[in-house]
Amino acid sequence: MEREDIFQRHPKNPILTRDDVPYHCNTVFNAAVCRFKDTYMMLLRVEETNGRSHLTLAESQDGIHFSVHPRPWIVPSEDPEYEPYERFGIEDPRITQIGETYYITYVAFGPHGPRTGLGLTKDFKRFERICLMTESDNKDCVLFPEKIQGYYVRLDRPGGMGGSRASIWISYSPDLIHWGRSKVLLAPEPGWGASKVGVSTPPIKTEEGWLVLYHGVRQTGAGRIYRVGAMLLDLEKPEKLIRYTPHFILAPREYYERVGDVPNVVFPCGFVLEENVLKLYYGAADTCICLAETTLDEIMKECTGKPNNI
Ligand code: M1P
Repeated sequence: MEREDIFQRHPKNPILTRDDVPYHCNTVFNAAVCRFKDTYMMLLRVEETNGRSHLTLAESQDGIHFSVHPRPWIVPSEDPEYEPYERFGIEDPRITQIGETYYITYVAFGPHGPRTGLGLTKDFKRFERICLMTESDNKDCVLFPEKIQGYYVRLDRPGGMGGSRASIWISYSPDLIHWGRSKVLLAPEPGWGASKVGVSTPPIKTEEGWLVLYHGVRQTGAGRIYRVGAMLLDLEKPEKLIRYTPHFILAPREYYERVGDVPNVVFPCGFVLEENVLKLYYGAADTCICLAETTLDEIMKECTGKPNNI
């Protein structure tokens, strides 16, 4: 029996709204989250009233009550290497810790469309850009938390603009700059993810494989619906998809997920894993930030399907 109610939403949802930001903005959503020392560190997307976004830090001691920093942290760069690609904003961050370094991937949005930026921090004070690691028309990029067979590994979603297929791809790199061996992992298929699929959160290492949450988008007569599924990748050869959830496991149901600037959206970008419990942080309706919990076992149980659509 397929189940969608494996996530328990926090009763304080939405846990963060624009009212919590100490400066004027339109909305907050799609936040990366990690543990830094004893603190839950959130990097949230803040949309300004000009419709463009930047990223701001927020901190919490309990993972529920966050205090938002008074100023933006990652804003479009003025460096000529980056400026033409970040001019219209910085969106949808993900954080992957490798050793003592926190790598941040983000959507750089400019006149040439969206592409992926990569930077790092070690202290959540100084942010250092590394490169723009994809070309245009690419979003939803995450790094694996360790090298595999000597290579950094990323998942991303090239395509989707101009009607092309918006699928999840995997690529490898010796140095985080030069990427190759790219392959499709999962493509949209008729059903809840018919229009596009994109990775939500960085991979989690389990005994059975890399567990990855992703979002699927379905275009309907009344607009798009963003929902969440999961897939399990081989530990040694992550381009091998072992199983996935043929059905979604989190969907917009609550008022704050149904109603907002973009209705019917749940869009996770971050999690914190405590023992076997996954605290999932997700943007809701492109308007606020929410928290829901489940266990890895529960997600794993729903990974029953084997796609054959690439
Ligand atoms: O509005 C829903 C989402 O739309 C875009 O996601 P995608 O390109 O995957 O369709 C992004 O702008 C995302 O931030 C937003 O939540």
